[in-house]
Amino acid sequence: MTVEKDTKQAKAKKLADPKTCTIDLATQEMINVAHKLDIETVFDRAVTMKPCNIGTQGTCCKNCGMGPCRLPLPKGGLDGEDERKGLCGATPNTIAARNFIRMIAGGAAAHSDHGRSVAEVFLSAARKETDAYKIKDTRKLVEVAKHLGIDTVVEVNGETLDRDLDEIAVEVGEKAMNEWGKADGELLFAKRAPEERYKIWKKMGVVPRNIDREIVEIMHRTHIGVDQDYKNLMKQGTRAAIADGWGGSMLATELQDILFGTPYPVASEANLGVMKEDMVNIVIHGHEPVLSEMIVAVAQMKEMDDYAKSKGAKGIQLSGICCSANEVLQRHGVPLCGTFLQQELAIITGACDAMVVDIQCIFQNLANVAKCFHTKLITTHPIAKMEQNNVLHIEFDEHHALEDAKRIVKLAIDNYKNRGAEVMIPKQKSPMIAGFGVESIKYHLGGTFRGSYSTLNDNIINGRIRGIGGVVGCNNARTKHNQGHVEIVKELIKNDVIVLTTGCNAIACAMEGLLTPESAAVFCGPGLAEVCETVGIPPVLHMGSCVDNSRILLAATEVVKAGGLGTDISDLPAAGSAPEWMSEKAISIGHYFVASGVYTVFGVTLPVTGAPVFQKYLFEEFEKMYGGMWDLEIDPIKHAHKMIAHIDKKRKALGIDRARDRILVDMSDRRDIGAA
Ligand code: BF8
Repeated sequence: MTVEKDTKQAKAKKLADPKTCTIDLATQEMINVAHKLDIETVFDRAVTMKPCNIGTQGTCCKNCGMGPCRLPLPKGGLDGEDERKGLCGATPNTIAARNFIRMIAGGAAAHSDHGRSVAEVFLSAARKETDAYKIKDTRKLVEVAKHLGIDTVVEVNGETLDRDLDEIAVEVGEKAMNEWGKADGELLFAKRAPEERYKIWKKMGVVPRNIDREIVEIMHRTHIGVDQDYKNLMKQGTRAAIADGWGGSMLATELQDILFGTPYPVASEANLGVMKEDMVNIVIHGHEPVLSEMIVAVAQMKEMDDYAKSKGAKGIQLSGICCSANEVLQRHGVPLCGTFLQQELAIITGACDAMVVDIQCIFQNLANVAKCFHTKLITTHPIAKMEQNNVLHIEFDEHHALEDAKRIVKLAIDNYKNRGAEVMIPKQKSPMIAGFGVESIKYHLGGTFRGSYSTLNDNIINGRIRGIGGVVGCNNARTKHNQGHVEIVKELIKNDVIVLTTGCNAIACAMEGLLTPESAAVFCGPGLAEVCETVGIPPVLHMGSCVDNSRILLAATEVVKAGGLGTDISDLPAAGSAPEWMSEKAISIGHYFVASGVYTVFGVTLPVTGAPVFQKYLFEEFEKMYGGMWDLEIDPIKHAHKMIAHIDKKRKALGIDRARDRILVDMSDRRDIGAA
């Protein structure tokens, strides 16, 4: 009995091998520290718990109490007709499609509810109900107002005058809020897409009506006994995904930019080594910048710095995990502490005096890890609490935002003295540049007065830049941390594909030193290296957080508008990728990229493989309808080359498959042309 018990315990103690679970040295080092301290992390749990094979294939249905109905592919593959069905008769296609669009609903809801919170704070600020927030970017306010159909000028005595900015701001807030639940009409930002794209959506009947409705309708259609046609289910999935990318996410990005400032290139650093032993470390983790903006403001106050010094620290070091990190990085240069999979490790350094979390991508296990240290784990959002009793909940409210932020920062400072003897901060950190977006790319390519995407288009046409890769998304403990991200991006830039990045891919690339202009000479093909050197940009452009994937959609639209590369996003030599995805948000993003005309490849796995007919629909037939389609490729190099092959296919269709320089016509040439 004792032997059996011992064996069981030995089995439960199976630990992750740091070298096989991450390419990052700081992460390897911290996993070793965790093992020494007998603290379990996600890496260990991924070794001890295998994923469910049926769920992985997308063919487990638990939408009613007669199930779960499990329909895995037969071991030897399908032989003859596919006769698998659930108790109600649902086919693998119906089940996989239902599950897939429920993931879209989850992802779209997360992004869009984030957007709604920002819109609420925006409206409060516009109505002057709070002192903490003020409109920072009035130029963007006016531009966004136009897209929402709001007048930006007024006629006074026959004269056209600029309308009062405060009035415009209130109307922008109200109109934006309406986008979540209006009774009539369609999503206003749908018309920001190239005209050809909008026409395709119209023809396919997928222009969103309002953001919330599309998500609710997915939940209805996937209830037992409603929509049982995978094509019709995907139609709704497409409509909800567009409502995310061109709606909830885009509103979040735009309103955040107006409120907190549109990002412009900023220097910073990335990886756990940004934490400082002799300073108060506050780690911001989550997604909504409404609170983290306040924490940044408060941490920079002299009174707080003095208070930290009075407690024996040299000052306050802020850093971030996940997309809150990307938000405060792109606007303030706050360094990145790490990716999604490094969140537990930040606490295990023993130097994290407070970790402040809001919503999304936050491990519940943080509370268990925090119990082993002095770290204060603080939840701040009414919809995201934790059951463990060591977690502090300080609910954030925009009406007393500064007070809330001060309370949190003070708590962290007071906690500095409680650190244990063992502080272990890995030394690894890399320099980086972040803060690219539609506006800053335009500025970089042409300056304040002549900013335009034509320079980019010219370099794509002449072949120095082969194409554009949007590489985004999470880490996933089922695959080697950061390996897919880094290998795919390196292979793309080696082949002259410029990369636009967001989310945890951006953090992974930063940790690898790919977000510096200098990296172009080391990693890029000659064409892209030349462009980066001339313009002074990195070959991998950090475009922000995951809601900021909307920046990639708008940048692609600008490329279309600049001319010479077709009339729609689907004409562009471009491809999307999420090498290590794991969240429902990633599925929603993947699908709005596909619905916007982009070939999109995911790594790790995709929960559609158990329904081959449905998979073919997404991977092949979608291209005929939308110009974009899904793909799955686990091998990073093959993954990058599938993207490159698609880029080459598009170059050929545009007639730019052979590198050529634009011929500059001088005056004598003109005379010759005139004489001919
Ligand atoms: O929204 S990339 S792990 S942090 S879900 Fe989460 Fe994925 Fe990171 Fe940001 Ni996006």
